[in-house]
Amino acid sequence: MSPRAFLAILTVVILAGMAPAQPPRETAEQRDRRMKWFREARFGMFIHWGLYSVPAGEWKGQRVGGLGEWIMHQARIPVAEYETLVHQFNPVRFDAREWVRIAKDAGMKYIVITSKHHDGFCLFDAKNSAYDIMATPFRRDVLKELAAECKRAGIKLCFYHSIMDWHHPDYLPRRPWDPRPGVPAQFDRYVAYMKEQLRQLVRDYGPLGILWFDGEWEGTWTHELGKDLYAYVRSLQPDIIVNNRVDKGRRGMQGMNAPEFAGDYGTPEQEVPAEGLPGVDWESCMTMNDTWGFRKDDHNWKSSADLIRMLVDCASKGGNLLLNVGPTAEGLIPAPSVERLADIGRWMQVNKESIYGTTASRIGKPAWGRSTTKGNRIYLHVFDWPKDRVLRIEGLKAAPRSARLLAAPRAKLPMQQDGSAWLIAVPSVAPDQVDSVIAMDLAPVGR
Ligand code: FHN
Repeated sequence: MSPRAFLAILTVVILAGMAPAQPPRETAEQRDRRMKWFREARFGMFIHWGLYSVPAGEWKGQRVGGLGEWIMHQARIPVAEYETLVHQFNPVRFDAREWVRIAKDAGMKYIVITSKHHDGFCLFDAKNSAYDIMATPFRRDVLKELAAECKRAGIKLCFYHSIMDWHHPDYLPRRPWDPRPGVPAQFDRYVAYMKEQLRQLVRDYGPLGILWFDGEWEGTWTHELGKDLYAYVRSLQPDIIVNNRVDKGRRGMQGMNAPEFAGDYGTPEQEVPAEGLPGVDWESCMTMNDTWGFRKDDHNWKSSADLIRMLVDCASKGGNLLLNVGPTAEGLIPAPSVERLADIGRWMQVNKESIYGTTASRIGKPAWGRSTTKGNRIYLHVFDWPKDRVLRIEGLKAAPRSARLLAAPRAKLPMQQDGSAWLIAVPSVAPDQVDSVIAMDLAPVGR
């Protein structure tokens, strides 16, 4: 080979390596196949767990405001001080089987857990970092144990991985209170470090359901880097799902996907969009109290009733609910969370078909509750049971053939038409004080 030919080939090889990765080409049918489990699942568990569960909202005897997992930022703790928490993190009561049981019994179909949050601590045996779970007194790879349990239980395992990293010397910008002068920073070296961790997570803990990125909002992370990271992750596992926070397309807490940005679904946070996010897949992530990572002083728990109705609200708008737990430094999911998840599970035992695999309401938002859809069946989620025992249904596009309570499916409920509406005669007492579900079968359209 002539030197000129060799040089030409070498140049092509180098440029190809530098070129941003391209996501795999995908038809609408292929994308629907990839998103199918997510759209059917409707309900997942979010887990924020790491070093921040040790201070749990308090630092040097002082209460620190804000989110539990942000204590390093809120208390302006330098890396050198914060990373000593590694020696205190010893979750001796951690039990992956119990965590997965709690999630599964609640009716959750997937778990998204923080493999690395903004503080940079790796909750797994990271091959390219010593700032990880193996440096703690616990010395067990909790994500490996969780992966095994999720596989055994048929729960999709997913990872939350923060792009922003307050610990890694190459991440920029550094925290103003901790500039670490004299420590050189090279952002592209940080990107390579993060990519190597993602490769390990997919290879050694996968196949994964979702890579849930976050911390994408700082100026160093760009649309180009976001598109490249999306394509890179999809190249590691082509059927993986990646949220919209891989790129710069999140519109604040509304979590709306902007089409020109990478990411498979929108991620509203701490809210359920009033009309959902029409035309895109989406998932609202919510806390049960006010914080994602554990705070010992956060007792502002939402009621089980509100959480059940929140799940129904998401499903009625064609979205998922990702409901958070923040385990303690001992490795326990807080009792109030466990109680609420058990309540949700009891409701799901009777009514799960009205959530799983459903699509958005075809009759809008009725005054008495919500509605979900599955083919020619609509589920009437009655929050406010009619005192006169007559449930009025507006907006049906086809005549109903039958209506039955999911809590008492053998008995057909009497129905009659009233102009454009339909009336269902219901029992005097609601089978469920939070949400009583009626399955109404409609005549196929056109008949
Ligand atoms: O800063 C994070 C926060 O700690 C938490 O992880 C939430 C959960 O979605 N996301 C970011 C705030 O939008």
